[in-house]
Amino acid sequence: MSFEKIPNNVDLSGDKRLQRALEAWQPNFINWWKEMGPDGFQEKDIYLRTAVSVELDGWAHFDHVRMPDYRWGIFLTPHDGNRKIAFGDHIGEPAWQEVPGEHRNALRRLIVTQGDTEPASVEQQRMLGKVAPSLYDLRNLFQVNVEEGRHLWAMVYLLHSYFGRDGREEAEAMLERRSGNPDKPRILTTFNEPIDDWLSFYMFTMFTDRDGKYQLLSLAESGFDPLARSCRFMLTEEAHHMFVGETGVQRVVDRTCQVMKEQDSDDGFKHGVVPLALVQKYLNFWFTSSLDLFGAEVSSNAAQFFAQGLKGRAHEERDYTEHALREGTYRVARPENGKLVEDEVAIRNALNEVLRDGYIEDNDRGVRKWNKTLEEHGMSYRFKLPSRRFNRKVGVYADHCFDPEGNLISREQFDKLRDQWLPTAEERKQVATLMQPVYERGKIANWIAPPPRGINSQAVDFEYVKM
Ligand code: BYC
Ligand code: FE
Ligand code: FE
Repeated sequence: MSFEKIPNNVDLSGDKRLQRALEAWQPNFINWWKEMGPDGFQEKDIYLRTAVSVELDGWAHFDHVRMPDYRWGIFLTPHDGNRKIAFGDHIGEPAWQEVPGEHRNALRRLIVTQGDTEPASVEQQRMLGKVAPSLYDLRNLFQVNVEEGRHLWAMVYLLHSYFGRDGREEAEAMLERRSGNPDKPRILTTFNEPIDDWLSFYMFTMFTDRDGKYQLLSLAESGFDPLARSCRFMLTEEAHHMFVGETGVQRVVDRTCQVMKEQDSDDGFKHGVVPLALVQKYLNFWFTSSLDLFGAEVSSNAAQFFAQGLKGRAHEERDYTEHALREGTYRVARPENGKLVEDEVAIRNALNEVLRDGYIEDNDRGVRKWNKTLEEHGMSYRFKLPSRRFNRKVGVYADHCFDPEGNLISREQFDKLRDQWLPTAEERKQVATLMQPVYERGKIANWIAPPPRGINSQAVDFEYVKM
């Protein structure tokens, strides 16, 4: 298997047409990677984890490789021949191995939206290598980048394999849109935001990759079996991305506390670290932007995706007993005449909100760990997730203003207080000024604490990137 041009567990060599189509897409992908992937470092040997098969010992193979030689493969969690659709109007019918004609457009749209985020994130992060705080972090950045590249492959495989000519066109378009480009932007808002500094990178991998986790969990339930199996395998890689974010922010907080105590000061920037209040502002920005990625609170799209068996809830089969959801309601607060009123919404129409609930809870666990670090340093400061209504650009709260506690406020009040809640351009610049590259083995930038341990049982001062 591993000698093939495109490593895979889908018997690609048994389908010559598909194999040729993907082998024709491959050089375009590599060109995109060289143009829009990490700036610099393409000739360096990086200690990367590569999936070479889906078996337990196969999906985490570690070695030094050059990024353009990384073996982006196509891996689906193995087939369960008896899988049934587990929710919606088709409950109990066999899962689809081909795309049902009536669901073709909806499925294509879901796969394209999912696929588009993967290269987008690589584009957003392409300059970060230039200012990496350590070789350990540099390696983690590139690990995340190559895996997002593989996630693109996973979706492109589905498009090529199941959507004919339209699918091939969509696969081309994945390499043509560009994050942040006003003429051909990436599809979802957060994926057009710049990520210019490592605090943003950690916040993104904490909050935005976690949207990835929840969307993948719900697509992993899909009645379209190849999509479900693709997403299941992608989820095994996603955990590391969120680890990078959660522990990255924790190390920033750790270092700031340490320096504040040594200096007996709370002027972080003066001593070369990020002030805690600014960490909170970054959190506010990336968390709320990522909340938008779940879509509108009340969504007929979500209802249809569920009814048709295309997109379930996270852990649909594991965590729920009632899977049809023909009855039942969900309460959604909505602003009206200057106050919040609650609507009873048919549960199927509120499924974006249900998924968002789980996501918020999951983030809260991470934030509590950051607070534990503060506590261990004897600090009284605490981080807090803002209300789901704060700073939203999508959904029922988008055209109204709220404070971080979720109280409705006027636009004037919001504009006046905005700079207390969200990073200013000046503050972003100050954070960027802290980011001076450190490429010496075992050394670390001043603004962040070293990791407690290395990758794959290697030492912290291991040569993660051969400079
Ligand atoms: N930006 O009915 P609604 C990841 C649009 S992250 C711009 O709620 P729907 C990763 C929407 O298209 C996971 N537009 O929409 C992370 C709709 O437009 P139309 C990515 C937005 O479709 C880090 C309208 O607003 N995966 O993997 O139910 C690194 C009404 O909204 C946005 C997926 O997203 C937005 N944020 O819900 C790397 C899974 N939100 O039809 C990778 C696939 C909404 O009125 N996608 N709109 O023109 C979906 O399941 C759904 O498309 C969404 C949106 C949940 C995103
Ligand atoms: Fe991904
Ligand atoms: Fe990810």
